[in-house]
Amino acid sequence: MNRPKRRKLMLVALFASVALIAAACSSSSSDSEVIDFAEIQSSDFEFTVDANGVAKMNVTTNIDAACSIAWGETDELGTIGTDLDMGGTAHDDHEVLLVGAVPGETYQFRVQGSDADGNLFQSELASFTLPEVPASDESMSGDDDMALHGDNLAEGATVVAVSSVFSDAWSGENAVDGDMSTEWATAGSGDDAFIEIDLGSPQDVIGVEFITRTMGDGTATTTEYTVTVDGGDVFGPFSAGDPSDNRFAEALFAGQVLRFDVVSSTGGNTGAIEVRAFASPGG
Ligand SMILES: [Ca+2]
Repeated sequence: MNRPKRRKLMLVALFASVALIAAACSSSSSDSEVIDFAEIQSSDFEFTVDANGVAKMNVTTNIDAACSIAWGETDELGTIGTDLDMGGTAHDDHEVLLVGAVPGETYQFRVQGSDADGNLFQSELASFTLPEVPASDESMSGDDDMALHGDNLAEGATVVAVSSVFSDAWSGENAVDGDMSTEWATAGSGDDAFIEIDLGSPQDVIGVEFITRTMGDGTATTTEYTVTVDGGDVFGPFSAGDPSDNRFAEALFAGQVLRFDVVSSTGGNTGAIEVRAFASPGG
């Protein structure tokens, strides 16, 4: 008889202590009042999707804070993303990756922040719709190039003269074969390097490119070149391109024999992967 009663008392005591802990928690959270995120927000929430389909939220704050975003398909949110650039320190320019968010879909979200004084900030529950995946930079620049110019008239042109060739394997023809893996290399022509090509017939050209070769030690890199048309008009100097940035240079002329002259370089066995002369789009 005595025993059950004691157990009951213990349960009451246990319940009381749980209630006490709960009360302690709720009182501490009510001490640190949650402040509207708008108080520290200094830019709109921006939701973006890059060409790889990676979604991000950006926002800036007028104080240093550590930020995170809770988001999900419903009001219950369920996914949390934290500042990419945390590094353990608070800052005012926040970028948060939205892992798993699908471009074009709409989600509910709330942004939270905390500052060095322990203040907590939270935005109202709101929704965002991610943009669709944009066309990749690569295909965009490809489209631009297509819009910018037509065919490369220099591909397959006859090489009339070159300043020098390092060997038969590095002939001038390598600069007009349309192949990015072959190069014309001079035997130390440096800034005096040139290549003269014949397009076969007079052509209307709207722009040129000189895709320089380069050595692992940095030599043989052409930085600037000119194009002389039929032994007369000189165009440029233009910045030479490389495989990652072809640096299309606009040059409008009609001509058949084009001489590409290196104007400045890092010296040595200069030359080109490709020299190009473009027709107009659709031309
Ligand atoms: Ca080539």
